[in-house]
Amino acid sequence: MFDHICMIGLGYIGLPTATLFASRGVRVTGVDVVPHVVETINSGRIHIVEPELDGLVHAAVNDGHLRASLTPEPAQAFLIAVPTPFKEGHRPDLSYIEAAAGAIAPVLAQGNLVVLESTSPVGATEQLARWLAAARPDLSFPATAGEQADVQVAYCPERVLPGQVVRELVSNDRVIGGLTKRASDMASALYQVFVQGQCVVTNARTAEMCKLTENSFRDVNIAFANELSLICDRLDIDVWELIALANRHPRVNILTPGPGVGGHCIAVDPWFIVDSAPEQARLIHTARLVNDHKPEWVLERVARAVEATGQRESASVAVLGLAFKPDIDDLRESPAMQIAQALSRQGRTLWIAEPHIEQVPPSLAHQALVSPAEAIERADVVVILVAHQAFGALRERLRRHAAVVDAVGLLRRG
Ligand code: SAJ
Repeated sequence: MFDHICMIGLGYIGLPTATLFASRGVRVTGVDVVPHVVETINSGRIHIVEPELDGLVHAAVNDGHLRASLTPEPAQAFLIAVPTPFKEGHRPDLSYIEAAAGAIAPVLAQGNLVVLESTSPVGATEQLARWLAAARPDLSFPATAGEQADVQVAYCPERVLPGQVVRELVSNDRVIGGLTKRASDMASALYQVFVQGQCVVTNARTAEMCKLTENSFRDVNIAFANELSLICDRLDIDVWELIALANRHPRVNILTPGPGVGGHCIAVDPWFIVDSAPEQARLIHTARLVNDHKPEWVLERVARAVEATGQRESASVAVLGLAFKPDIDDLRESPAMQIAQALSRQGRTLWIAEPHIEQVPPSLAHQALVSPAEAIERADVVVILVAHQAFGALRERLRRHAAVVDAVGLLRRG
């Protein structure tokens, strides 16, 4: 049914998805607005870090099934996986989706399927269809022609975990929400080309809300753990021991407190719900505020530890970890970065240990990147911001250090 598809956006989701289709024999045109991305992929290499992906891209480009391009071309299905960040006031910014609609509209033809994969506020798929309809008055769309529309439109969110994208793309279930039943059927048939999980069909609005709900569920649960860490600090209780004890209850499963919530999904998506239903989304809104406040709280703890050394001005701080979560190299939207930058702005000398990078980012360029052992050795205060496995071996050394702020419970785990 689908011999040729077009993937708009070749980032963390678009590229692996395009590649999996190509690896199953579908001809894929991958479209990205960044020339460097297009050139890199066409030379059989990748521009992102994701296990297993480079070999797959190399093979797909070599055998001619995957080709990157700056512009879309006629195909049977168009998949859109572009960013949906938020703008001023935590309002969703759909401009990338609008641009994608503008790019594919000229090449759309009767019988096509358009699938939106980007995390989106409820109603975005209907909006996408309106943009396409406005650009192509010669074609009919679901809002007016329903099941008989020339072009069918569906929503199908990605839900893969960075670092395990290839495996999860294949094995996770997919939620598919067509604007019509026909759109859902077409999208199910499309994804079944490589998805081994179930393709579960619903309507577009429910599918959009489902993606936002999954990440909000996690955000609210992390906020619960983070709030407990503040309460326990105030009441002089070890939060790690408390959580371990409470989790012995068969129906309790508290997540892990940390320095805050990072990444580009969990700290963003709940705002789309808050924006759509501000009066009702009180818990989801509060969870966001609790998690966003956590880096400040860690900074207060570091300030207290510095004060206790008696060298308020000159004390140096070892920062263990910059990534947004353990055992990855991704520093984007990382609370650990936020904390390191704030300490740096205060004029603190930092000893930064981040085993997954070779160079500190420009905002910390004048600070030293050293081994974890050296950082602990040199600093007056140590703050542990990421529970990288590589730090586990240093527990004894850390326990001997006079001033440690452990935001992730590393010392309580082993
Ligand atoms: N975190 C904690 N405590 C925990 C768990 C996580 O503080 O107990 C922090 C992490 O350190 C990190 C942040 O939360 O800063 C997010 O990490 P994560 O591992 O929970 O999630 P992501 O952002 O890597 O990926 C999430 C996943 N969503 C869910 O698990 C519901 C993934 O399946 C989604 O596909 C992805 O968001 C996405 O793209 O939306």
